[in-house]
Amino acid sequence: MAELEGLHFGKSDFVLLDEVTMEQFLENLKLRFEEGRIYTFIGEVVVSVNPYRQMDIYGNDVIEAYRGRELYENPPHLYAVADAAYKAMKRRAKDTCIVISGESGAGKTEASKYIMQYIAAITNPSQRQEVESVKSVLLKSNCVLEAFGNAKTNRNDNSSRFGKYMDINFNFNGDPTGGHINNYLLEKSCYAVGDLKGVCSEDLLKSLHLNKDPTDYTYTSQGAVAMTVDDRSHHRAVMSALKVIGFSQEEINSIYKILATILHLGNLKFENEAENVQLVGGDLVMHISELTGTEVESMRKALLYRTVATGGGEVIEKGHSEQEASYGREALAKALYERLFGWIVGRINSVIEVKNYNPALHGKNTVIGVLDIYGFEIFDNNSFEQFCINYCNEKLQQLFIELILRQEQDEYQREGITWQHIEYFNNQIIVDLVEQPHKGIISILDDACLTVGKVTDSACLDSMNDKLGHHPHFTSRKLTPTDKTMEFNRHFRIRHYAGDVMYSVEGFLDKNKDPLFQDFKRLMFNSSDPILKEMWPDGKLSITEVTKRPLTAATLFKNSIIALVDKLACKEPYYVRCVKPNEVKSPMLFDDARCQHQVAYLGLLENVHVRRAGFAYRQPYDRFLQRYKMTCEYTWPNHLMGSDREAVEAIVLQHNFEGDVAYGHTKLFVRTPRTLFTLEQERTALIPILVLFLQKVWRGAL
Ligand code: AD9
Ligand code: MG
Repeated sequence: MAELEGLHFGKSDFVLLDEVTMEQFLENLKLRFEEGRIYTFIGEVVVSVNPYRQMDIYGNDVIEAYRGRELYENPPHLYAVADAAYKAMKRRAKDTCIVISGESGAGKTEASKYIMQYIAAITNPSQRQEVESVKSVLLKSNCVLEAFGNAKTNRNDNSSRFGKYMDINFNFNGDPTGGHINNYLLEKSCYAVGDLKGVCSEDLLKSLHLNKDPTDYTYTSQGAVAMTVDDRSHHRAVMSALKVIGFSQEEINSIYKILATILHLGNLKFENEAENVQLVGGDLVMHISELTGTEVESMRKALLYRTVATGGGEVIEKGHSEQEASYGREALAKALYERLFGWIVGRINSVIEVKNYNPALHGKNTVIGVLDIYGFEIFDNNSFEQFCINYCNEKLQQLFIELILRQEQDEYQREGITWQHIEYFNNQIIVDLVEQPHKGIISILDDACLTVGKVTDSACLDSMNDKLGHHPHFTSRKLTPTDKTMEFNRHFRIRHYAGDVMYSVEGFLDKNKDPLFQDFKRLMFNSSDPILKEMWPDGKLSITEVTKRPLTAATLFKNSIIALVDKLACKEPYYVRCVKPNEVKSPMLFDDARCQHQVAYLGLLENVHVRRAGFAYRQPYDRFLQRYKMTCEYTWPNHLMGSDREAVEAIVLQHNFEGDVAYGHTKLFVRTPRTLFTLEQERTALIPILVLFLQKVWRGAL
């Protein structure tokens, strides 16, 4: 039982803290971490601290202990949340979702894997073959996405630089029938190309023209983007996963060719010769065109020139400067990678999508969504990526408050209890600051990107300054000329719900634009490799047809996050909040300052406040009675009252708690945790006496 864990493990629910202060919160979190209790509840939310060591808490026996039980019956665990989400889905036919957030390396992806594993373990008891194969594909898809979407960064050896949302569909039996994945790839610069040399056969390497050492490839020699496909067993697992999911050999070959193309592109060099930019090393272009199924001459041309339509409808070729050629090459490599990733996700989706589901025949199809998404980020230097991530977290925070409060309200209404209004900070104002049409930061950025001619990051900052200078959550240089922490031409600051973040505007415009020249798109669309061609449908347009600018990165991201929030909003949410205990991946160290920072940014104290402002605890009458009947003479060992509710009233009255509770139709609501805490203590104190008593009864002594 959660509360029976014992006090030396700290409080298993932060709602039980004597006072909701940062000190008490951290003290409890630390105590539990040091005792190997990595999970703690805030009501139904699980707070998890990355243990950085293998824990013996995920076995089948543990799964069995959580299966079908109520949240508070067992110690806090991911399985408790997974089971709650599953039960709500199965018993009440509710669509549910589990939102997992936290900073890089906090344990989100691991948590999502344990949750998936739990769901897989408790479903399909009759081992039906078709369900087993759906489960296997769902689990394998994780492995593939990680291989292609993860990067080794200095914060996490296996960092997912994408957000992943996976819907799992269930039939009326509660067995998985399929799913759908949405990905939110953020950093295109993460190439999952890895050290192909270490893992591919000689013949394959030869056909890919990869005969150098990994360190000789620009993209694999840069430490920060070295990838996880770096050992044979992992590589084999990924390849077998691709096959289980149903990728054909031809498709796998195309994946290899694209990865090799990216490696070769990284090594292309340009030099200026008599005012013309030239390619250095003809072999590379030949390899690239062979691997991409394009004409050598067309590839060379696309790398050195771009086609532009003049105002009069005339089409001309314009030579690149050396810098433009390098930009173009870089953009092509990134786009190849991004589209490959998108295509792989699409292929997985086509395999796992629910087919032939007939609601009339099979009943309602329900869904559990699992979201693994980067948490609020604040670094010394925050750029466009952090801006997007933090905007995403503002949106999720909105949803969190709205859903949690709405859920509370629904519950009080259902139970016939007067609703207590809770004051909380509504961060809609910050969401608007970022996303509002015409006035928001994204719109200002887009305007700057669409302006013909050269607009600098600094000019864009000017524009933000003009339009947003008065905004209470935006600070720019004009307002704080003396602020030493802001450099005059480079920074703006957003007062986020979780705290202030200073963004360096440098590179914002470049990262927001689609920097890929149309010539490359057309070239790839005309590839003789049908799989590569499929990834470039927008290359179909001829130069004179291309009038509309492609959407910018920020707008695409915004649209996808709005769609995500819409998806989540109609589901019953469950939350896992992940905390990273230290920066050195140590299982021993609890870095107070780092943890405090995260507790603040995850809004955990606010979470406890919200939870406590209403009724901290609620339990159905029968369960409450079962648990505490021993603390009251009128109910132990059996109550003689008419109903469970009356028996519960007797317990409450005997302890003088009547001012602290409310009686709902089916549940008792307890306002302050202390009440429950007192009952728990009394119960714990009684247990040894009871055990003695029972032993004596057994021995016939009484
Ligand atoms: V990122 O935003 O993708 O960079 P995550 O996903 O939050 O990040 P991840 O789940 O990848 O972090 O965890 C980082 C590492 O911590 C893992 O590779 C494990 O080595 C370690 N970890 C995390 N959770 C657990 C756990 N429950 N048990 C053991 C864990 N180790
Ligand atoms: Mg991850």
